[in-house]
Amino acid sequence: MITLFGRCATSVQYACSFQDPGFSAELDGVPIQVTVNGSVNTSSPLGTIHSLTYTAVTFPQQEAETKTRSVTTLDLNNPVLTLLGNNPLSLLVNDTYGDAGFQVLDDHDGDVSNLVSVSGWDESTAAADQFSKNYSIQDSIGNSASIVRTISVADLLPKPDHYIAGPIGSPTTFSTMPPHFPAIYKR
Ligand SMILES: [Ca+2]
Repeated sequence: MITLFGRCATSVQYACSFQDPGFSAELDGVPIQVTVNGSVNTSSPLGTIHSLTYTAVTFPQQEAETKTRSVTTLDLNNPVLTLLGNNPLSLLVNDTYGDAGFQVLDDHDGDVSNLVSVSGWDESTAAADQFSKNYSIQDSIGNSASIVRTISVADLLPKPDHYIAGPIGSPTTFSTMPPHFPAIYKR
């Protein structure tokens, strides 16, 4: 008589509301009222199995039918990893780099910034090039997130073939002028 919609054994994300997939009951085409017992506390520890019981009783026969659904609390979501500061970031040769940091929030573990692994560029600005720093995190279940910061280190002066000289004594216009370079450069 009772039909459960969705799976009889299902899961719900930690701290999210559980939506019952639904049910119906009928006998000989006549709908029957169903009573649901049990609840799903999604703030319970991961792996907790909640049981929902669906009971239908027919009248006047007083015959009852019961079905159950189990709902397990899980953590299925990746942490949310956000970089602070500029990305990409532009620097000059011999600039001092200070990492602006990051934020991590996980819907089960909370703030796990202390577990972020940082690798890649050694933060040396001795040479002009493009570098990357890699940030990665896993929550306690193994859901992961990663992000890359790109750092461009430029020479202080552009190379001679990077500018176009004007008449002697006049301002010079650069064809590929870095954003931090003075607007006018005199030879
Ligand atoms: Ca998580």
